[in-house]
Order: sequence, then C-alpha cells, then structure tokens
Amino acid sequence: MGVMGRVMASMNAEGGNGVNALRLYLVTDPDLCAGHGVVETVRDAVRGGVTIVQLRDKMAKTSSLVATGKALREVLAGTGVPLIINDDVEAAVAIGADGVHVGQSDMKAEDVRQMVGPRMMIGLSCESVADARAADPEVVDYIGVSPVFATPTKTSHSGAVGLQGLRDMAAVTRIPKVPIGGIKIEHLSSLYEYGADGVAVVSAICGQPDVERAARLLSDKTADILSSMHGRGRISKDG
Ligand code: TZP
Ligand code: MG
Repeated sequence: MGVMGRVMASMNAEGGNGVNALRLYLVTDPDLCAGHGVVETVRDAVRGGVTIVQLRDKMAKTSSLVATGKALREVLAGTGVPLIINDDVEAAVAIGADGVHVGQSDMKAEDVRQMVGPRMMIGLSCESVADARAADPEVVDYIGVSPVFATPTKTSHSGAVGLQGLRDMAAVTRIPKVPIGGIKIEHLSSLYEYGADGVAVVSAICGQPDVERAARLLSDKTADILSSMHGRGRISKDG
C-alpha cells in the first residue's frame, strides 16, 4: 500500500481523538466479563487505553444487546472510543453505535452498508486470503483476521491463519487489518511486523484480575511498537 492508501485507510478507522482507532481493540465476552460486568470492564479498559470496543454476545436478544449497548455508549461518550456491535444491525442502529461487525456467514457487508448508510464503520471477519481479497474497500472499514492463533475463546472456525496468513491477507487488500484470536502481549510486535494495523483481544482483558492494568500494559506496548515502526518507516513503505 502506498502512503495515500494507508492515510485514507487510517482516516476511515480514526476515532475522534485523532489516534488510530484500531490500535487496541477490545471485544467483550459475556462469560469472561461476568464477574466484573461488561460495562465496568469497558470503563476500566478504556481508562487503560483501549481505542475501540466491540459488544459481542452471540446469545443475547436484540433488546438485551440494545440495553447493554446504550449503557456502553454512555460510558464511551466523550472518550473518542468507537462502539461496534457484533452481528446485529438492528441493535447497532437502535444504540446509535459507531459500527457493526459481521462474519462471513452473517449478513453481507454490502447489505449492511445499504442499511446503515455511509457513516457507520463496518468490520468484516476474514478467515482466508480469498475472504480478504473479496472484501470491498469501498464498503468495509477494517478486516478481522480470524483467528490468527488458536484460542479457547472461540472454537467455531476452520483453523488459525498464523502470522504468515496475516501477511498473505495484508498482501491482497488495502483494508486495515486487525488480527484476533489467542493474542497476548508477547505477540504484539510480530503481529504489527506481519501487517496488522491494530490488534483485537478478548481474554487478555476480559476477566483479568485488574482490567485497567491489563489494558494499559497492552496499550503502552502497541503505542511503543507503532512509534518505533513509524521511526523505521514501515508505515510508509509496506506493500
Ligand atoms: N473471533 C475470532 S477469535 C475470537 C473471536 C471473537 C476470540 C478471541 O478471543 P481471545 O480470548 O482474545 O483469544
Ligand atoms: Mg458474526
């Protein structure tokens, strides 16, 4: 990708705070967050530095997603941290969320775009190079590279793509890429080296004994990596 491509891509994904909104992406899990609560987990994680939040609850009815989503919108108000809703477009619209995230077997991204209009972010999970190649940069704001590593948090998938899979997907699309699955702090620099534009985590934050501290350690690390990569020029020369 050339400089303009990346600049445009990061503008798509930029939060109101002027920071790349995809840098540290928290995806909530109702079971892992059960002890501390989804809303409290998000509040603490944002204090720790997460830059974007997805409300994900595959079992919830639309009405319950809307209730949680509205509470999250209040927590996020004024922070510049976008709120994305997994799968449920109706809930995302009712919440007034900043975006929707869909998988390959959910509603098509093009149909979501028709429903939500030009302003909402759309994220699309991609599990292969073919998925990444098929994603339309005019429609999709970021790709979830899924899963990058094996994880007990989500087992319904065809296999981890690994670092090389991330690199192969990065080679075929200019859409910003956010790997997810089994990501821990020690993976962050390799993930960025292999083409990530951000990283998404569930269990590295949800259910941690000190959510804010867990988020801060990850956030500081991603910020360090990105500033050293900018210094070395990866941001302007890759692709
Ligand atoms: N999609 C692909 S892997 C995954 C999702 C939602 C779960 C990632 O969870 P963790 O705990 O960060 O491995
Ligand atoms: Mg889905």
